[in-house]
Amino acid sequence: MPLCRFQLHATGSEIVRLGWVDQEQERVYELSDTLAHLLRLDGQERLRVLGELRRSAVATFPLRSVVMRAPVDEQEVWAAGVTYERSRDARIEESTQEELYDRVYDAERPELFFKAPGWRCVGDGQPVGIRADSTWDVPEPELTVVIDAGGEIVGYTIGNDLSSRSIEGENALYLPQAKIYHASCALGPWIVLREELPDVSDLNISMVVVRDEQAVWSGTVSTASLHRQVEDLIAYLYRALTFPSGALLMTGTGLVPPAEFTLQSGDRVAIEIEGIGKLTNRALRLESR
Ligand code: DO4
Ligand code: MG
Repeated sequence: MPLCRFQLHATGSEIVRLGWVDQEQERVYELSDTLAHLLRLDGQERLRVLGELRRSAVATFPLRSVVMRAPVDEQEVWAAGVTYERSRDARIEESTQEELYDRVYDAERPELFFKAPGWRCVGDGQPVGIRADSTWDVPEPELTVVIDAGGEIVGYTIGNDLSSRSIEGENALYLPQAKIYHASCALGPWIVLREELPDVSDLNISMVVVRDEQAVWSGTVSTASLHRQVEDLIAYLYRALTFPSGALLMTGTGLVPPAEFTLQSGDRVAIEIEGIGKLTNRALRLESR
């Protein structure tokens, strides 16, 4: 059963709780723990604690009575770039420094960048942002790994690495502004534990963008086209950083719509990853400040 963070929308309570999702029974079991605490434990201890928490779940709620929040609390979210051929080609197309992307695609060291602190991430059903000062924007559907403090994979979720192609394309040094802005990181709907999804080497990732009830773009890619090993990406991330409460790592996009596409306010973006679930968010253009 997946691990989630949820709120009870009927009570209007702001409290975000940790839970197990029983999809068959359509119920959520509240667990009296935090994701940060679970990610501080090593694998065996975590499984033992999870088993105990499951037996002593403090309360249960119908799935329809809760809203999912991003499955992240104290962690930082990092992202890998140019890990699929399609992403490399898209950067070459948008950039004035195209050789950078060709080089990083084949280099031993991957491109890794900071995406968001946990508190800035949005969950399933919450709006995602489009920068007011950007003219060319895309969602990026990415297999996202949840990693513990020791660098072990705990599970997987779905990530949407919202990006401004116009800002990144203008100058690669603008990458942080192209990637980090209000509601530019969506995660969810929950975390599927590694024990329940032991092999992620060939999972379909699909995305559809719906505008005025019409699909305006859709595509599918398999993680088999990922040009890096997930374990190598993690090893690079943990080389010179510690993550006492664990970390999340987006593994890059293999789906980039053609150049004439840009995300518009009101678009609904739905991303599905086989074995994990579906993450849906509506895009909203942010106000200029
Ligand atoms: O170099 C830019 C980042 C590309 C990216 O986010 C991706 O490939 O997913
Ligand atoms: Mg990306």
